[in-house]
Amino acid sequence: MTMSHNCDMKLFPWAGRFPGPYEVKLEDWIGDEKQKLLEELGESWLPYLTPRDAEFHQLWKTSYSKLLLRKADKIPQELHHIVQEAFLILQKHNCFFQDLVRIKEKDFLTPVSRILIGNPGCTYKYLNTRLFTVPWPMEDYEIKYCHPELFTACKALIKLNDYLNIEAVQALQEPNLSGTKETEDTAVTDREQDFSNFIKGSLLEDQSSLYTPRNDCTSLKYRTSYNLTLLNYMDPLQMPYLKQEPYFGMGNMAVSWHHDENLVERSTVAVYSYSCEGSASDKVNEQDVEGRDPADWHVGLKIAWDIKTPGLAIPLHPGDCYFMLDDLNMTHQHCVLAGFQPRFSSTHRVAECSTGTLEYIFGQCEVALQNLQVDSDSAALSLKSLEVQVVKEVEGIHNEVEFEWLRQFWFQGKRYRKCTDWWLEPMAKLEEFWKKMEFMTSLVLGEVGKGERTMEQRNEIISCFLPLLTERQELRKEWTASIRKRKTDINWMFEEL
Ligand code: 640
Ligand code: NI
Repeated sequence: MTMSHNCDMKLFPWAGRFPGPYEVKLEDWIGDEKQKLLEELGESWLPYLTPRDAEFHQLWKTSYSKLLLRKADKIPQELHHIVQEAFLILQKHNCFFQDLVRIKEKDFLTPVSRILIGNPGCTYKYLNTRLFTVPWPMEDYEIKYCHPELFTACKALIKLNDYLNIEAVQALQEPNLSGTKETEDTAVTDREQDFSNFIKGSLLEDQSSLYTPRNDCTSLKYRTSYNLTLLNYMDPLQMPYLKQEPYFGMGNMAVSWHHDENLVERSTVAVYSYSCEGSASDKVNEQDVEGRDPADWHVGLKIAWDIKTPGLAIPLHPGDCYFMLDDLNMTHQHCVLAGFQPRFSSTHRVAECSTGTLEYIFGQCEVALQNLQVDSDSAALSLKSLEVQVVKEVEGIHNEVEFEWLRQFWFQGKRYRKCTDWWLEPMAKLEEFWKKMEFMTSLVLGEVGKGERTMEQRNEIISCFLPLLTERQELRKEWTASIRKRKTDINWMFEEL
């Protein structure tokens, strides 16, 4: 059968020249070793299993047991209703955007459009792109949304978050962790035993923490307390070309093989999947056709660095949820295989945000600006200290606020204004702090130039200062090139339309 992705060159004149992620050369981001494996494979494909295969459940149980599927009919109808409504609201308000990510110094536009929703002030960085949360309603925060519907949508997603959190805790407490229905086989693999012990360990920990409450980074609760969700949307018919899955021949990919980045170690990722209902005529009826049904969306799984164990393609029907428990995201890679219908997903995560919250970066700015003093008479600004350690730290924070926050935020354009103006005020503050830091840099340069110091002192300051300035200069060049390139790409699109 033919897939309906024949690209309409009139609609997509830039297809082929506009570098989509589908054009990421494999060696660019998986390394030479994997590339060699792929070459060795030659024309042949590795085996993978779907529910059509007799050994599917056995393989799931032995090699993919930390992938848990919760089918739609096990989830409260009311929750389905509000969450699906939320997706449609966000889409109606044009809140989904393709990300321009950066891999090995090249920019790629993701075929999937996204929006990040979560704790106020939290961010999630993936593939060198920092996304900023649209805040979901939380106690003690007053959040103004651009439309009452957007409040409704964010409220629905935090409800889903609570539900998935409870489900994940329950799943992790399950003594015999297994994603599938029980079979007569009760053999426990070493890995499962390890995992069971690990859970017992953390349960004991959890109880002790009842008496000594502390922010225990290893506890089970911590690893399921999602602080944000990354929502995805893609309509395959709108995509001129989707990359083909290269190892197993699983067909069209919406998201290629990867590990999720920047998560708390061993934390669970929970995904709600909503592919819109299609017409039955799309369906392949033959039961004995090989491989996965191209009409259905699937999550694909493989063990990293392993070509012996077959891969797995798990169909996702509207409203199904899956959980990547414990270290599954480290030991395995996953991909998203496109079906025929448009699809939304909400992927709940415990983002590692020790350096990724507004609170954190404000704290950093405060540290840096402590080195600036105002003369009470003349109001002239000067530096408190020119000690190497101090100058280094201040210039490091200067780079951090410029490249991790301000440029990341403004590079993404006006997308963050769609739902709420929440980020605008803190960003303006950060810019103010950054301006002061620019002035502090000029003060250091001025001091070095004065010539009051011995050669030795000057060399000491310069040798700690210069690498950070050079880094700043390099990063500025890189960002400018990125922006120039993006503008060129956009011009290409409109010139030919
Ligand atoms: O069921 C789902 O909707 C699953 C979504 C999913 O797997 N999301 N994963 C990520 O958002 C993610 C997190 N950290 C790193 C990368 C990604 C996804 C990703 C992978 C590859 C690319 C290319 C195509 C640009 C190379 C983009 C995004
Ligand atoms: Ni992922």
